[in-house]
Amino acid sequence: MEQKILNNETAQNKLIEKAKKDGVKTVWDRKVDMKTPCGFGSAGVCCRNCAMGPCRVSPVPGKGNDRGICGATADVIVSRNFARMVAGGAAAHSDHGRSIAFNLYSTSENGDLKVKDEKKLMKVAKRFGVETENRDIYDIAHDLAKTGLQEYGRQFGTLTLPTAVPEKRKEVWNKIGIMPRGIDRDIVSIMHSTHIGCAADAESMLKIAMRTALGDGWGGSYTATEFSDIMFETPKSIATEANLGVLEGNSVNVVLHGHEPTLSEMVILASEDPEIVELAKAQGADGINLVGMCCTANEATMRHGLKIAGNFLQQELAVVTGAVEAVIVDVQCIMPALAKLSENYHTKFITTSPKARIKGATHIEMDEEHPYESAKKILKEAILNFKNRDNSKVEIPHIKSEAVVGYSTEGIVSELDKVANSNIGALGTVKPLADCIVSGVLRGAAGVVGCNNPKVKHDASHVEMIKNLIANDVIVVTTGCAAQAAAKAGLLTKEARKYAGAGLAKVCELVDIPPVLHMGSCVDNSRILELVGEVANYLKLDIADLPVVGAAPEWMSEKAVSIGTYVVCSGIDTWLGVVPPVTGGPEVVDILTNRMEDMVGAKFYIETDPTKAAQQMVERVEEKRKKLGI
Ligand code: SF4
Ligand code: MSK
Repeated sequence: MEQKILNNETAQNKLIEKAKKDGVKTVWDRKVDMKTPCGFGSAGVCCRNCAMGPCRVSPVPGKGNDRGICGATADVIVSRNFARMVAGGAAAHSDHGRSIAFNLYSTSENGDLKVKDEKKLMKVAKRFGVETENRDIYDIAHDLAKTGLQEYGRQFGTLTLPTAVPEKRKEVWNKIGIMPRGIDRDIVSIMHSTHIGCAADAESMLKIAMRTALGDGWGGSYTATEFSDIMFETPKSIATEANLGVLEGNSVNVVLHGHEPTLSEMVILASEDPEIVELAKAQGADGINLVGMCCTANEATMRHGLKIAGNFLQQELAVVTGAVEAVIVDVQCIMPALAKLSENYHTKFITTSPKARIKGATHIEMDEEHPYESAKKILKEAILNFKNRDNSKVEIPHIKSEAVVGYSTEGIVSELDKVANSNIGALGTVKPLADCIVSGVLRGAAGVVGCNNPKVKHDASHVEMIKNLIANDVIVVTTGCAAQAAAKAGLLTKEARKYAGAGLAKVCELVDIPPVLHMGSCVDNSRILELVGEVANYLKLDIADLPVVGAAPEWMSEKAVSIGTYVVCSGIDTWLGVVPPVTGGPEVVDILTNRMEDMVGAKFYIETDPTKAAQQMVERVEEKRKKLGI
């Protein structure tokens, strides 16, 4: 494994060198050009919420201005800025969920989008109270889509929560007034309360943010996952490969990048269309090589074994190989830099969503009515670009790792059913997992999730933290760019069990799973919530009682702030490896890293050293075990 990590770095360095030779800049160059980040921004004490400002107050109490022109203190400004990050993240996730709900509404027997997983349709329809008896599955799907969409604009009552939320958790949320109401309504609440002249109390501001984040995790993101599974199937474990070495020399290389699964599903289908296959051959290519980037890769690899070209910080490097005919994107985590970069190569940079048009890109909008035809049109653009490839500019690093991906909650339960549940009469339950934790064979579980950030050595914190956790018999579940870092480092293989402690290695051997389970994209953190909630319910405990921890060692996006907040509010202590812009607000820091424990039974930890963070996580797991007497 050490070799693979080294090779990954070498591949990276080679392409960074090539970029220099080619005279193009990457994210790392721009990071250097940016010089030292603004101290006020880093501390979160800059406010431009009204035109009396912008105001920046001193992050050091007693030094300089301690109030903005309206009188807002550092804590007021920092808490409002933090809340706005949560609103941005929750909006992105939940609007992704909304698109998926509209897709579900447009499914039909003979249409491009179909119901592929009837079992999941029935399960989700039941939880939303949609009638299923003697009904056509498409009538059920359409009613479910409409019911799901109503959760966004719900004005009365509270969100329809999944059954995985333990009763005790609901009591906690009700007690402190953070029970989520309507998904959009709670996002709007933040925008209203952060307006000039509204919330000026850090604790109440952060509670509003906590409620909004919960609506993301257990609402918008949760239904994004459920409805995607209904249309495109609930993932089961499947083999794939990861890293830039998945690009091929004489194929039409197409990188699918972004987040929502609909575009990639349509492109995958269209790539098998005889007309498209013939067109590729006619251009002299061996075939079409579809690969994924960021969370689109996670969605498609879980369901089709689509090869993973890389994670967030590798999107530019894919283009720098000179071997990519098209980068096709929808929404989120797409660097605008790709437009200018592509001009230096033959790569077509194709945007497809009106929500993420990028100047300099070719825009081919995904036709909601005929997505398959749009996918074919986009693929044709890529194929016809093959002839423009300049072989003298091509350098594909031949580095890739094998990986097993696609562990949905249902997938994990079905793996358990195969080997353990039938013997103990527990089919379809998480009993063996709960038993392993209670007996101590597994000391606990950790979710390692989130992005890459050029402030951190690419992938290094993810890999280091995961290795430390599994060595201590803590099973790791992972999503997003963290999952891809693990894949590239060879940690998503069954062989990686040799790096696990004795207990975890034994469990992996018995159940035939890797010690690190790939659970999907950023919205699929909902799968982690579901699994943890099911284990808590099985043991008649609250999530906060379980020896379970979370981490985002290389986070960068607002979505990650929303995720971290809903994970903590769900009762899971969470380690951040990049310091959030809150240090200028002492009360905000105290709430996030201390008082939240009294409010929701968990809190944030900030630790930039992944080894130290992993140690602290293991200690916390052991503390929780002690408290439970297990
Ligand atoms: Fe300044 Fe207050 Fe306006 Fe913010 S809201 S810019 S602190 S006056
Ligand atoms: S893609 S949000 S960089 S995980 Fe979901 Fe990766 Fe973070 Fe985007």
